[in-house]
Amino acid sequence: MATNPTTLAPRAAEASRHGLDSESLQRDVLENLVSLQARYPAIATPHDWYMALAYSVRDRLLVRWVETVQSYAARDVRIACYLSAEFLIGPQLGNNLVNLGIEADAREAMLALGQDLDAVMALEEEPGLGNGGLGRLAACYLDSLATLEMPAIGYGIRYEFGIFRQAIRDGWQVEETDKWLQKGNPWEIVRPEVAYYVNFGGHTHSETDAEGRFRVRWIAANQVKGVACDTPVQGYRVETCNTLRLWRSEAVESFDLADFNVGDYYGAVEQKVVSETLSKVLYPNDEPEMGKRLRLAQQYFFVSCSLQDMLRLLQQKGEPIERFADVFVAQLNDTHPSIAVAELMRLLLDECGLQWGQAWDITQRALAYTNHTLLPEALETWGLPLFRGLLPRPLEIIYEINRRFLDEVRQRHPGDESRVSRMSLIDESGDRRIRMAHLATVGSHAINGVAALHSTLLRETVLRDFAELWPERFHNVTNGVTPRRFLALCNPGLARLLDQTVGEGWIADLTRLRGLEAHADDEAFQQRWRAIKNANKEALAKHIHSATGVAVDPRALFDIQVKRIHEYKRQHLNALYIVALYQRLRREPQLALAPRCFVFGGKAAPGYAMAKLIIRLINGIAEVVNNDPAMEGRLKVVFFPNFNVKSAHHIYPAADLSEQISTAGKEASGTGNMKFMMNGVLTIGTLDGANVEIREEAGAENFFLFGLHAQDVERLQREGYRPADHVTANDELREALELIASGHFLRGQSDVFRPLVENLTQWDHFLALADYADYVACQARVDAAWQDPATWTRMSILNTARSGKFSSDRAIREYGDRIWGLAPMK
Ligand code: GPU
Repeated sequence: MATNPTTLAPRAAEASRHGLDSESLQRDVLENLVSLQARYPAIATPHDWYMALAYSVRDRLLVRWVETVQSYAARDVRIACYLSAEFLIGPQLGNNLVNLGIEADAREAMLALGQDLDAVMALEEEPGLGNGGLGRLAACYLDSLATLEMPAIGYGIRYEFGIFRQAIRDGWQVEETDKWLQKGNPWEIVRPEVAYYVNFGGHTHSETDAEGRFRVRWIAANQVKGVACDTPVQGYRVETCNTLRLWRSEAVESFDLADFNVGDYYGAVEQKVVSETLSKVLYPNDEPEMGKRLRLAQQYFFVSCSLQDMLRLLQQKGEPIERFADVFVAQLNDTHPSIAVAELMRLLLDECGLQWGQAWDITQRALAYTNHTLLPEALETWGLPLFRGLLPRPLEIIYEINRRFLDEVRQRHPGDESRVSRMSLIDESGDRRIRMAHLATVGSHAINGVAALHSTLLRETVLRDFAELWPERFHNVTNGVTPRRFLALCNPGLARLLDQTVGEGWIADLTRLRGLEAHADDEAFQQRWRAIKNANKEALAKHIHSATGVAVDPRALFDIQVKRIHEYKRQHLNALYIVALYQRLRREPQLALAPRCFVFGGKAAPGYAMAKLIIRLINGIAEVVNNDPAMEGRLKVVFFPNFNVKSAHHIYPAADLSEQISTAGKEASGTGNMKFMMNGVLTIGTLDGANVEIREEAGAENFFLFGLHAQDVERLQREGYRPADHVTANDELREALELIASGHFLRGQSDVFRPLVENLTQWDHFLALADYADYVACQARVDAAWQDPATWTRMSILNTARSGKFSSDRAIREYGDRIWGLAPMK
C-alpha cells in the first residue's frame, strides 16, 4: 500500500506525542512482546521484556527521526558529517529514555508489568564499536549535535564484532569475541536500498571522453558493496533525532554471478566471504598503528560509502555538485578517515567530471581534520606497495596533490629541500610510506587538537611546518563529554540533588552547575552530597564483588584509574606506589593512613606485551594485598574486568579520586578525567592534556598536581635521562622494584616481571621513575585532605560546580563556530 508521507508524518507525530506516558508505553510493550518476540507475559524471559521495551522506545524515536531527515532534505542547511572509524555509543535504552524524558514513565510501565527497569536495562549488550577515548568522543559529539539541533550525520563501520571482551584468567588478560549482535539489535534499521560499490585493486586507464576531456578510469580487481545500517540519535528533550549511519560490507551480486556462469561455485562463495570480512571486526589497537592491509581496506570502504552517500543526498536536495562544500562539512576523526582527501577528489574528478582546481577547492572547503595524538608510534603511515595494490587510483591522486603542494612549498622556501622532504606526503627516508596526517592536513581547511596544551604542541612539533605555512588553519577545540549519559543517566542520585539545587536546566547548560558554589560550605548540603557518594560506592562495591569476588569497604577512599592500559598512561606508576604503601604498612602497622581501595580497569591491545604484563602485575599485587590479614581495613586492590561504557556508568559516580597521571605532553586530552570531575571526583594528575584546563577551572587548590611539565620531559629526553639515578636516590622505590622483580607478586616466579622492571630501570620511556617521588608526596596530600571530610566534600562540590566547560555541548558549539560555520538551530 502506498502511503503519502506528507500525510503520514503529522499523524504519526501526533500519535507519538500521546505516546510518552506510562499507559501507552505499557500497552505497546505488551503488544510488542507478542508481535515481535512472539511471547506472552507468563513465559517471557527478561530479555524478551528488554526487546519489547526497546522496540516501544524506538517507535517513539522514529517519528522524530523521519521528520528530522525530511527537514534536512527540504531546508537550506549545512550538514556536519562526522567521519569516524569508531563510535563507542554504549547501551541505548537508558540514554533514549533520558533524552525523550520518559524514564519515570518507563519505570512505572515496567513495574505495572512486574518488571524492574534497571534489571531490564542491565540486559542490553553494548555496541563496543570503539577502543576507548576516540570512539567515545565521537558518541558524545553525536549526542550534543542532536541536542543542539545541529544537522549532522555520523558515518562509520558497522563491525560485526566490536572490541573484545576482556576476561581475567590466572591474573592474565584473555580476549573473547564480542558477539554483541547475537540476540539482535533493536536500535538498528538496515537500509538495503542505500548501498554503494567500492573498488579495490586492479589498475587505471586514461582515456579521452566524448567531449574530448581527459578522464581516468579505474579498472578494479574487485568491488565490495556497503549497505547502510542506521541508528537514531535522539537529542535531549528536543524534536531533533539525527542519524548514525554505519556501513556493513557485502558481496556485489554481479561478481558471483559472473563466476557462476563459468561454474566456479566455490570461487563465488569465497568472494562473498572475503567481501563480508571487511566489516567483520574492529582492530583492537588504541593509538599504536599496525599497518594491516585489511585495516586500510576498512578505512577506504567506509569513507567511500560515506562520500558517495553525501553526493546522493546533495542530488536529492536538488543542489548542483558545485555546492557540495556549502551543503556538507566532514570532520575527520583522526587520520583513520583521511583517505577522504583522495577519495573526494576522485569522485569529483572521475565520477563528476570536475577540473582539478575546482575539485580541490571543494575538497579543502568540505574537510576538516582533528588530530588525537602526538605519539610518533601512533601516527598512521602506509607503505607504498600495499597502498598501490589496494588503491591504485587514490594513490595517483595523492601523487598529484603532493606534486602541487610541494611546488607551493618550494615557491615559499626556495632551496629549502630539507623542508620539502619533511613536509612531503611521502616519507622517503626508509621504505617509502604515505603520511596520513600530512594528507589530512593538506586537504583540510581546518586542523585542530583536542586540548589547549595538545594543540600548542601539535603546532610546535608534529605539524610545525604546516602551522608555519597556514597559521590561520590551526585551532584548538578542547574535548567534552555528554552530561546526559555521564551525569544524568549514570548518577541519578546526584542528578536529583542538582535539579533541586540549581534547577533542571543544568542538563542542557552545564555552566549552571556554578550555582552549587554557594552551597559548598553548607554542612547540611555537604551531608547530602556525601550520602549520595556513599550510596554510589555501595553499589559499585556490589558490582566489584560479583565481578571479582573481592569485598571492598565503601568507607575506604576509592582511588580509581580506568582507561586503556598503556605505558604512557602509567598504570605502573600507580602500581609502584601501591607496592610502596604495602611495604610501609607492613613495617609500620600504626601508620595513620586512611583506608584506600585502588580500582583499575581497562583493556590492553592483544599484541601489546608490556601492557598485558602491567595487568598481570596489578592482579598479582591484588592477590597478595587482599589476602594479607595485616592489610585488612587498610588496603584493597581491584582489577575490574572488561571496562566498557556499561561498567563506566557504575564506576565514575562512585570514585573519590581520579588518577590522571600520564607523562606530561603524551595524553592528547583525556575524557575520563572530565567524567570523573562532573561526578564530584578529585583529580590527582600531571599537567597533561585537558588536566591543565580542569585544574584551571576547578582552581589549583582543588586539584592534586604533581610531576614534570611537558618542557621538562622533552628536555630530559633530549639531554639523556637516567632512570637508575632515581632508584639509587629513593630506598622505597628501589625496594618496591626489588619486591616486584623477586616474584613476590607472582607466587615466587621471579622471571615474569623482570622485563617490566628492567624496562623501567634501563629505559623508562615515560619517566615514571622521574615522577615517582613527587607522586608519592602528592598522594600524602590526598590522604591529609581525605581525613578532613568537610575539606574533601567542599573540594568535591566545587569540582562538579566548575565542570561546565567540559560538556560536549560547549565543544560542539566551538566546532560549529570556528570550523563548520554552523550554529545551533534552537
Ligand atoms: N585516542 Br590517535 C584514542 O582513544 N585512540 C586513538 O587511536 C587516538 C587517540 C584518544 C587520546 O589518547 C585521548 O587523549 C583523547 O582524549 C581521545 O583520543 C579523544 O580525543
